[in-house]
Amino acid sequence: MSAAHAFDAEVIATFGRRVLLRDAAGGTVEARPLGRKLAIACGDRVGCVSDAHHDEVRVIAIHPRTTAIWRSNLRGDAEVVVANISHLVAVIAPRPAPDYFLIDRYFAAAASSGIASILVANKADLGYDEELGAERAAYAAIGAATLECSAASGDGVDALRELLQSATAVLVGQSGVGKSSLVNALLPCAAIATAELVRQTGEGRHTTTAARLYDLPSGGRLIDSPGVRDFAPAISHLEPGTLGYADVAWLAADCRFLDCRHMREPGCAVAAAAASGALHARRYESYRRMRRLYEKLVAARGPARPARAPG
Ligand SMILES: Nc1nc2c(ncn2[C@@H]2O[C@H](COP(=O)(O)OP(=O)(O)OP(=O)(O)O)[C@@H](O)[C@H]2O)c(=O)[nH]1
Ligand SMILES: [Mg+2]
Ligand SMILES: [Zn+2]
Repeated sequence: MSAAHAFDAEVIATFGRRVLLRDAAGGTVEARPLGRKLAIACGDRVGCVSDAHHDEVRVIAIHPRTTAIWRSNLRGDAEVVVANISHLVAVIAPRPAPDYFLIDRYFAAAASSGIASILVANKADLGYDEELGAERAAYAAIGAATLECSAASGDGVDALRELLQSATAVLVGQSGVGKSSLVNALLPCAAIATAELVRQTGEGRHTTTAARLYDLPSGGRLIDSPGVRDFAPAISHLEPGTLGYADVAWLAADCRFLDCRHMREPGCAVAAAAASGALHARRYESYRRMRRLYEKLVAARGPARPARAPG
């Protein structure tokens, strides 16, 4: 009779409380966490046990994360979205219309965890308006790579493939921007479901319902994730001074007050840069919105706990 045994595995998909694991030998198995306290995300490395008959696998521990994206749920609590990634790839499209404020909040969460940001302007075949150029410049200024591509025509997909070659990356963005289509373009045998935009609203249908990790034949690993309407970073995982806004952080060194919030303080170098055009005005407005959201969440939840170890 075989005994229960313990092993380590990687979480390659999450469906509510169920997860799909891949063990060291590359085999996949479904599992459930043991107890309600374990909040497991795609990309997590976990410790598991299986019973003597191997018909039930339970996750018993989450190994320390190198990085993670944390969101604030409706109660204001931190929830892990994805773990152990090196790059966050925010995807936009001409339709549905880009929400750059959403991109900013994702990049703020990424920067706060040491994750590199990439902006992918997909569906370039549909044509972008001139706004994109200024946005790309603003993102380049915070160190994000930006590129235009089309999952439909294949244009620019090679450049994306190259960027991801040694990355573990997650695709995020609104529903219907073409995240799953990009996975299919990078990994033709994936053949994962994609869907037409809902005609009346121009919104996606939320075709992808679970995060899922794919190995790219060209190198690198890519996590497809469900589209979102909104994303609020968890306050407990944001850098409190500049909230993960690198452009604000650099300018803040010249503010008159060390504890400047860059809202309406006298001698604020950030506000001055926004007024002169040195800081992209929409990025400054975005920072101000993030600051107001942060302070609202802090007031509701109490002050942010000191940042924990990475992740
Ligand atoms: N014209 C054009 N259409 C595209 C392109 N990429 C994707 N689409 C279409 O956009 C629609 C949505 O694509 P999906 O890949 O399902 O979008 P998604 O971001 O994965 O959406 P969710 O899973 O709901 O988050 C589909 O009809 C795709 O065929 C592109 O480069 N050009
Ligand atoms: Mg999808
Ligand atoms: Zn300031």
